[in-house]
Amino acid sequence: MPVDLSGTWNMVSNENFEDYMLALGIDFATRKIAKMVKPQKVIRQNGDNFTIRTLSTFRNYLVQFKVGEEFDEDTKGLDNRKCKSLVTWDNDRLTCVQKGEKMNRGWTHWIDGDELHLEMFCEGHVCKQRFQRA
Ligand code: VL7
Repeated sequence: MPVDLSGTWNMVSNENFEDYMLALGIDFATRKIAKMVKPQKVIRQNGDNFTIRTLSTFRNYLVQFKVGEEFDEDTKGLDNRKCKSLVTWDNDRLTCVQKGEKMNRGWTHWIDGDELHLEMFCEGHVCKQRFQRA
């Protein structure tokens, strides 16, 4: 049975988000607000097709993709960059490489116990988030 990340997840911890935002060049005012919010992840996993919504009182972000198929990602409302993104399974970890202006950029999701984990990385900076089912 493959891992199923589907569900509605509430953020319970967020480490090093400031460094990650700095690496992405997010301005001071936006960072101050962004680090106050506790986003919710709403994930729909249907075979190889995914919809991941990151929802907050400040901004929302939507990404849709098929595992193994590179797609054009526009990080609109975040750092507003264009990436060629590719999501694959690395064993039980759903891993995205976001090829673009920023080096070594991407994220990885996995489940450990009843928690959803997310690491987002950019140019050597790693932000670590944990979520629990809503
Ligand atoms: C998306 C934010 C910092 C701008 C607002 C931040 C708070 C959040 O891409 C993401 O998740 C992946 C994996 O689940 C799927 O798209 C995370 C949030 C990262 C980066 C940029 C700060 C402004 C609002 C929407």
